[in-house]
Amino acid sequence: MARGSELGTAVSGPSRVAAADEAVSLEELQLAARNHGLPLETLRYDVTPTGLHYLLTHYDIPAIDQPSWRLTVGGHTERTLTLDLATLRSMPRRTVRVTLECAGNGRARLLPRPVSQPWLVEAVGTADWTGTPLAEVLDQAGIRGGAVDVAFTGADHGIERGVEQDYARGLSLAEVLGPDVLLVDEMNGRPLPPQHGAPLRLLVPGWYGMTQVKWLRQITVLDHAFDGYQNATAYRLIRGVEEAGEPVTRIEPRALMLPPGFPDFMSRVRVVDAGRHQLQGRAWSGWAPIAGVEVSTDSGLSWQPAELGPAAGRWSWRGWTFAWDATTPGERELCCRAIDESGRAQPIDQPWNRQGMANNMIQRVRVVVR
Ligand SMILES: Nc1nc2c(c(=O)[nH]1)N[C@H]1C(S)=C(S)[C@@H](COP(=O)(O)O)O[C@H]1N2
Ligand SMILES: [Mo]
Repeated sequence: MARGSELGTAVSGPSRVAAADEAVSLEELQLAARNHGLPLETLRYDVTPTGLHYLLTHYDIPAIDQPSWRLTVGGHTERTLTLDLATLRSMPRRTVRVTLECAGNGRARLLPRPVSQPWLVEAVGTADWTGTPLAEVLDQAGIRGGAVDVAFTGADHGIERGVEQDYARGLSLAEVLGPDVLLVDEMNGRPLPPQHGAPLRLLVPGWYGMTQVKWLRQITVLDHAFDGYQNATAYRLIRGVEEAGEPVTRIEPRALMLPPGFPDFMSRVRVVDAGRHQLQGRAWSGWAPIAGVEVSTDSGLSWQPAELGPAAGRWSWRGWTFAWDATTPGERELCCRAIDESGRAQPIDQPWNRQGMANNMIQRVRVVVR
């Protein structure tokens, strides 16, 4: 692996936290323009229309010649497999509705701000993903005794904080054998589009987005822990530069609301008429099913229960509604928060860490009642 230092100062150095008065930079804007979020009003759809699903790509969308593309499966296995798409598609298939969320969602609101892709709250989307259970493929390869982790490598290549790499993530063997862990080649009943990992991506429901390796080209069973960059350096819950920290894993609970009324173009502040409004939104957690959603419509954060809609499978977000009587004109702040059946909830104060990971602070929506 080449070190970025050989490439001069034009490539990124260590991760950075913005100074107290440092505005979002053109570099952050450059990332934000490539990696778009979900327009919050489209939380109205049970399944996010494909082009509206959030996107996060560290490097470039790679050029892949689909006819000659192959997936190799090997390492600590009885045999090495080389599979084309037709072979994968001839294996048993499942469709699972899954809500994906980027681990950095919410990062741009943290103080001080971790300098990276500057998400507010919109790095989320839900799709019907279709593919072959990974366990079937690993079974064909034959996992040898003493296997510990499985590494998943994409076809995309870049430099990150000075380290040149193919995007790769590792997971423990126990974690990847579940029936809903899939190698998917279809999204919402159509072939995966290039930006979402065509021709094949890994899908591990309940885990944050970094686990869902796109443009998958290699699966390697390891007899030791995977120590690649995206596990060992990135995606850690750290407060100081020198800390190793805990790894980022499953999605913390979050509720979001469709912003009510209509927006002001620049500020996005909402305008609503006085009267009764049906607030609606979605809530999800990768740890356990959603147990409840609460809404506050005053600045004192007095929480009232929202009504949950029908559950749409373990890995999909759940709809909720709340009747809000907007009686007196003036400025309001609407907030919502989710709690899951494991007791995990959303904090009111920011859960700060250096990379801005897994921070699920409550959403606040500014509204003017007229
Ligand atoms: N090969 C590869 N896979 C990847 C990434 C990447 O940069 N390269 N980004 C990851 C991250 S950080 C996220 S949040 C999800 C985003 O998936 P989406 O773009 O399909 O929404 O893909 C993950 N898989
Ligand atoms: Mo992400």
